[in-house]
Amino acid sequence: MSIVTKAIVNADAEARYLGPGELERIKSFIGSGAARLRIAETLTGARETIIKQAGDRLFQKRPDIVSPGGNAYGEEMTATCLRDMDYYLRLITYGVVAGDVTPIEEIGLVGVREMYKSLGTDIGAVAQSVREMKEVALGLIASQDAGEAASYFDYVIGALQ
Ligand SMILES: CCC1=C(C)/C(=C/C2=NC(=C\c3[nH]c(/C=C4\NC(=O)[C@H](C)[C@H]4CC)c(C)c3CCC(=O)O)/C(CCC(=O)O)=C2C)NC1=O
Repeated sequence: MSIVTKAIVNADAEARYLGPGELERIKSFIGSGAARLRIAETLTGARETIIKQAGDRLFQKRPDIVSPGGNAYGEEMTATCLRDMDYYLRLITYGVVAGDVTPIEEIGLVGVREMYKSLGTDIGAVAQSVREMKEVALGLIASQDAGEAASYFDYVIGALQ
C-alpha cells in the first residue's frame, strides 16, 4: 500500500480529514517522486550488470562461498545465490517506487534469518552481497539521488546483519 492509500484508509476509518502530519508526509513523498522514479529506472535497466559485478566482488572477497563445501559451490548453487541477489534488488526497486520499505520487509525480510539458517547460508554474506550491489548501483546513479537510493540498500543490509 502506498503512503497515500495508507493515510486515506487511516483517516477514513476515523471519518476525518487528512491531518497536517499526513499531508506533510504525502508532500515529501510526491516531492521525492521524480528522484525515486529515476533511481528505479536506473536499477531496473542495469540489473544484470549490477548483479554480475556485485557477485564477482562478493566471490572475490569470500572465495569460500563458491569453493567446495561452500553454500554457493557449483554452477546451480551459484546461480541460486545470484538469483537471491536479484530478488533483493527487485524488492529494493519496489521500496524505491513506493517510497516505503514495507514491501521489502513483507516480501523479503520476514522470517529470513530462520530461512537462511536452515539452508546453511551465512546471512552476513547475503548482507555483503547487498552491500556490493549498493556500491555498484551508486556508481550508476546520479549523485544527487545517491542518498535516497542508498537508504533502501542500507535498510536491507541492516535487516540481514
Ligand atoms: C523474494 C523473496 C525470496 C527470497 C529472499 C528467497 C530466498 C531463498 N534462497 C534460497 C536458497 C539459496 N540461497 C542461496 C544464496 C547464497 N548462498 C551464499 O552462500 C551466498 C551468501 C548467497 C548469495 C548471495 C543459495 C546458495 C541457496 C541454495 C541453497 C541450497 O539449496 O542448499 C531458498 C530456498 C529455495 C530455493 O532454492 O529456491 C529461498 C526460499 N526466496 C524468495 O522467494
